[in-house]
Amino acid sequence: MSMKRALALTLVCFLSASCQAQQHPGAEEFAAGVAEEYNLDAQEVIALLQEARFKQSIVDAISRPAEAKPWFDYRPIFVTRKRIRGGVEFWREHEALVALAAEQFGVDPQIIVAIIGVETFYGRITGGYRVLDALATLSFYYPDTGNDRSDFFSRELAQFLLLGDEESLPLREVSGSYAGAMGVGQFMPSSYREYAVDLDGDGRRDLWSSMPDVIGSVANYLHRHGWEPGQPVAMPVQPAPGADFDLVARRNFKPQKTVAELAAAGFAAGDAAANGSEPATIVRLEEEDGDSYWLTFENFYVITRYNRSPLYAMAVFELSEAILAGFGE
Ligand SMILES: [Ca+2]
Repeated sequence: MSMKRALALTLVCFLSASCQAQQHPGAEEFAAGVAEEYNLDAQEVIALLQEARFKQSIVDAISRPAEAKPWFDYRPIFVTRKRIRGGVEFWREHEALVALAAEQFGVDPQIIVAIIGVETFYGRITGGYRVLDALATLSFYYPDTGNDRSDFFSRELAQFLLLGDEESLPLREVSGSYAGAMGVGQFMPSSYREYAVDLDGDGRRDLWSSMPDVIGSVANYLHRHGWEPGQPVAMPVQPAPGADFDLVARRNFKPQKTVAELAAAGFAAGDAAANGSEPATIVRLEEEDGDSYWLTFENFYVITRYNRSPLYAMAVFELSEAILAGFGE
């Protein structure tokens, strides 16, 4: 390299924010790993990662997720009149598509609409971070929150790289959430590769501007995780005196008991629709004036496959019910 060129490069780096933090800790090891595992070109991966920018705002966002709020503060973010009305409008606008996807994948239509509503307000807010920056920041600079998820984000970063060729994604430009979730349905790269569908049949899975692909992909995601159409999601339950509160689920919302067993343990569903042999679990939510308890079913668990927070699943469920009511009017 000539002296002049070296000097020019140094100057560009000095002046440009994009040149800061080029050498990410662990980036070379990561590149070697994906080169071996996925047969990618290590030098190309390193070159791409050198363009990834560390973002303090991403570290800050992952350190204080909305899901850390109590339910009574979380619910008003997502279950609003505006979002309910937006859901009814979205459903009416895409009625044939939603019906097609619901039928084809065996998923209740209001849940598809509600997920898109909670994720991106029906496609209006799909995230302003470069996915490359988000995934590199969370892979190489994961904050000390007591729950190190950097390995998860490294795997997602590798999956993202694969999407470059597979879906012709411009990896340097794609934008998404601070966690690297993409498109109207906010799919992480691994979910994009595994669950996205090309419903409009143009040969690409476009999760931004093809509403058939977006709606079909959300429906397929729920279907592949075990959605049971027409089955309940959650029902309120009033614990009896002496109820066994050890049965309240904390991290895993996969039903472990039957409705009848939970009733015997003090959580009897007031809802006559509850089927005694149905698998269920108990979820507790923090209300302003105490706790509420819910009998939740397999479908509730499926929503937590989209986002593992029970607050998320309950917000999607409540929004879906309100949208369904509005749609039927
Ligand atoms: Ca397509």
